[in-house]
Amino acid sequence: MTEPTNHRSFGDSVTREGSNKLAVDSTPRHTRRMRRTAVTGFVGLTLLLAGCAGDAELDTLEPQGPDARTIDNFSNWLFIASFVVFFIIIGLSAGVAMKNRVKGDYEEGDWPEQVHGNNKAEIAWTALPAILMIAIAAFTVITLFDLNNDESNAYAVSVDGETMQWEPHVVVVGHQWWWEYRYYFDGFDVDAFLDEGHANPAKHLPEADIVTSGQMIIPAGQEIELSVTSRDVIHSHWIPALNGKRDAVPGRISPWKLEADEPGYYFGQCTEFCGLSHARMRMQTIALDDADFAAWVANQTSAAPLSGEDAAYVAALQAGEIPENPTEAQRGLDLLRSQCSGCHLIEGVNDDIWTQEGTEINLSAGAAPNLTHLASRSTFAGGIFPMYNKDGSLNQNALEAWLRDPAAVKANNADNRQGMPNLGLSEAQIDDLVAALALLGEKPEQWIITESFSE
Ligand code: HEC
Ligand SMILES: [Cu+2]
Repeated sequence: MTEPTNHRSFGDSVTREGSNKLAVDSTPRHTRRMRRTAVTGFVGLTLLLAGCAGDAELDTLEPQGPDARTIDNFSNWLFIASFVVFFIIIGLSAGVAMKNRVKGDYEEGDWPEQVHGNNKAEIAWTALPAILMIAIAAFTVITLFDLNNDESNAYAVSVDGETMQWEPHVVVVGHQWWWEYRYYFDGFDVDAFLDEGHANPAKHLPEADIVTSGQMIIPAGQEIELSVTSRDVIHSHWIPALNGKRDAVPGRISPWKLEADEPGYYFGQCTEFCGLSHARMRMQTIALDDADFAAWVANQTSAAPLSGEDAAYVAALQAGEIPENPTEAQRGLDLLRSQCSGCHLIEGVNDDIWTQEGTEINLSAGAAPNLTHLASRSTFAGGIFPMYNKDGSLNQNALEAWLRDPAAVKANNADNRQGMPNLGLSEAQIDDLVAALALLGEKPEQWIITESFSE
């Protein structure tokens, strides 16, 4: 076939010269077109394959709990229905095109029979999609009710031989850029609390039995109710393997829930853009079996597990004495009191400073993670840095880098109270502080440390 010259498109480099000769870009058009198709195909395929990972942290296709499974089932059905609709439409369109195509040589006036209006067809293509839409809407609403319906279920936790009846419930607070988890074993009455009428409820949450950050520890096989809120801007809490997203809105407390079938380590990510370090606002949910969960609760409900000597050292500091010959970690404890008390509560180390009457110290209190059990977490600073190396030793490098200049390893806006400021610590002070931080909490089990490394 010869190409008609009037099909040249804008941009083809064609110039007509005097002698009726065409000077065209020397590459033949079909070669250029093939090249373009090849490049587009390659880029497209690369992008598509980039979405496939064997063991992706935030995989939504492998639910590990009933709520995520509810969502997964629903989206599977929706996908199948869309596929069927897609193939019916494409099939019909292709069928019509094939049936009516011009066969053989085209001659002037060679039209197929022209029709106008077809009641049956019109009713069918209005009614069928409407029925389908209604069915999808009905299943959507059923799914939403399912997800928003929480059972009331008591869970018994035995701590030191004493049994607590806990209706598993965790208050989740979003901060720029980390998550806080608060446990109230005597229950937390959301409505009564909201009735107190605080402009920013997240700043007035009652004292909790356990406060942790970055990692929410739950018993496996148990539905956990969540109350999700934020202290600053809108965030969104999302543990894909366990449930969908729930926005954390300042001024509101939104109910949510999740449950893990089995003990395990489940990754999450803040999923509402919340500023500079939004991408580095991660979290993990760690489900433990009943015995491990009870042990965790027992650890978390006691003060920082200092050795007798270190505790005596702190007691001396609290009494205003200046003990002689401190160890490295003891110098660190001293620094924790003097440098970090403005923002971090460390029970058993600086709670006396926090509760002092007449100090302004509580102004920023609650806006920074509670460090009492820091070393019991396997990640820190918004779930992004491993607290331990793969071999189980303390990740001193990461902790040192954090103390040396937090913004250098996780972008922040500390002047505006978003993130931890650079405190201008000396290398010696940093060493002392890391030695002290290592004392704060029981090291998690090795499987938890191992799971903290995504690959
Ligand atoms: C002005 C407030 C402020 C001061 C003072 C401060 N920090 Fe922080 N710190 C923060 C904030 C805010 C975060 C959360 C940052 C994030 O995750 O992005 C944080 C996070 C941390 C974390 C990670 C905790 C976790 O659970 O993820 C550690 C460890 C830490 N700080 C240690 C210290 C030490 C040690 C000092 C004193 C030498 C100190 N901080 C002083 C505000 C402060
Ligand atoms: Cu966020």
